[in-house]
Amino acid sequence: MPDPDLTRLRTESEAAILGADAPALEALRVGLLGKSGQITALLKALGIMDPEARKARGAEVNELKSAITAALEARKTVLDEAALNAALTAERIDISAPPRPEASGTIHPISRTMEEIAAIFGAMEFTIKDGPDIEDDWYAFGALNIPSHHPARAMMDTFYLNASIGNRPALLRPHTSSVQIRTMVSEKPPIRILVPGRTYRSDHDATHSPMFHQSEGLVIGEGITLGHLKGCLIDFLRAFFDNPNLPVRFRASYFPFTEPSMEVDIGWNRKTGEIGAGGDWLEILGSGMVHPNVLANCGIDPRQYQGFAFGVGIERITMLKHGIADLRLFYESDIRWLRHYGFSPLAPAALHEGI
Ligand code: 2NL
Repeated sequence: MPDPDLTRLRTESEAAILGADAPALEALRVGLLGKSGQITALLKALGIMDPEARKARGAEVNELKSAITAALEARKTVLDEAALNAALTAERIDISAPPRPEASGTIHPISRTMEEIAAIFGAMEFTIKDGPDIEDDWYAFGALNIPSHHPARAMMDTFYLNASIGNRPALLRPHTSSVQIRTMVSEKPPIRILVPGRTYRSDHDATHSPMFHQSEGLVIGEGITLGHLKGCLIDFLRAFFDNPNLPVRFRASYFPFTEPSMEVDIGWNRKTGEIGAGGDWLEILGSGMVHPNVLANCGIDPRQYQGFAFGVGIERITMLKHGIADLRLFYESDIRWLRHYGFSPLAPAALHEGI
């Protein structure tokens, strides 16, 4: 004879399960099968029965447990499916909605100019080099044929460190030429390198910052002439200022490390600031044929090899190209200025393609 109490428990539980929502179903599961649940209690009671009675009763209680477990699982499946369908309907994604703008950084104009210069000289098969910001005075001055009484060597102009490298004074490099010296010392010609980097001079006003950027270039080979220098720099300036007709002028000058030395000017309009038009000249680069003493200092025979070198101030040509008025703005990290003058990482450079 089946126990009418078990039959009632089963009928009532199954009815309750069929009508339960998710929290009610969980409450039912705990009340029936949990640690102190009704069916758990019935199973525990089997333990104190004698074996004969336990056999019949055990079968009946276990069947009840399986039926209830199955009912709970079936209801849970129904509820889960309904919840998923409700979520799919409610949370439908509108793929036509405009995307929310995402905050992104910009490329600093200084970085941008250095990348553009590297791209132009890269196309002319120059290799990009870098080297230490802290140098000794041989790499910074001695090797460059800069005499010991030269004003560039004075404390006023150069940051000397309270240290030495070997027995030479250590300093913050005032130009990137020291990297070219290192290259000439360690590599054999032909050499064709571009050296962009930070440089330091003890000077601070509207047109000078104690830290600034330079790109220098060096070409060494057999039979390199002033003609190569001129062609190379004219191509560079026309590409950088995106103007194939940019007027370029070479004017005799003096640097201790080049002979002859030439300052390079581009055409502009002094009144409007427009580059490439108007009858005025603007100094933009320093250049020259590498002085024989410099080649010899680096172990290169000046009778066999010749070369040219040039240096350009990154801040200056960036200000000219983009109409930036004050050098100090580059280093203030003003977010409004950076948004205005910064470049999108995806924006292509506007470079004249005549190279
Ligand atoms: C300027 C002048 C110049 C160089 C830099 C150079 C480097 C070596 C040998 C010879 Cl290792 N020359 N560099 C040459 C001429 C001019 O820069 O006014 N820069 C803004």
